Amino acid sequence: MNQSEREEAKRRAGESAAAEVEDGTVVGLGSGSTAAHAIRALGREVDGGLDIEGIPTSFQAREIAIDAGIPLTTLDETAVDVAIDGADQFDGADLVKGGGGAHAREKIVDAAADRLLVVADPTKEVDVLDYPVPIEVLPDARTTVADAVRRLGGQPELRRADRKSGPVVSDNGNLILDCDFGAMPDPAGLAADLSALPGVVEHGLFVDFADEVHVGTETDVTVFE
Ligand code: ABF
Repeated sequence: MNQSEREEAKRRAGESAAAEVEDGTVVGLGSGSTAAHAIRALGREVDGGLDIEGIPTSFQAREIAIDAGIPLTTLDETAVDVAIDGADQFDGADLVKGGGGAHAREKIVDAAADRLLVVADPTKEVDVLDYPVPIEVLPDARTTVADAVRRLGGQPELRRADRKSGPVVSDNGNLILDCDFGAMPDPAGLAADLSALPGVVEHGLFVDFADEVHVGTETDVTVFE
């Protein structure tokens, strides 16, 4: 799949999920380029009269939503009816997320939603999750969490924009360790182990989170439920 075919697949996935959003609802707005297609599609619907409010999951999603003309609200004001979000990888309802570094806020909004619609291109679908798991850590815990990840069989890598720059800092002011565990046949067990580590703010294993996965291709969309 070349870049333009992949972009077309992302657009179809995003628009497919956006089409399920009902009038008078509150929508969690995910991060990443595929979710951005859903946000822009919702903006066009709002322009046509759809009455929704959006709760963005990152600064990036907020900018796209404002540009799309979607009225915004917060979790303090209202419940979330449906969330639309991307993923780095999915196996059924289990996801790895956080390639964009926004997984802490994404998980808050996605978990608060009555339904989570994941949007993806076909390259994200696997039989066993094996994508390196992003872990957001308090800066003081970067070494202790990295050591614990190694004891759990992972290979932690402090996320940097490039080799020469300093570490990436999340929207929440924390650091991110990308942890390669290889194949993860028991994502629930690993998720529990990671959540228990002192200094872990949030990890990118979203176990049994997706209610639907909209997978675009160059010509159509498949919706897994
Ligand atoms: C966000 O979108 C992240 O959780 C995930 O890493 C990323 C996927 O981005 P894209 O849709 O651009 O592949 O939801």
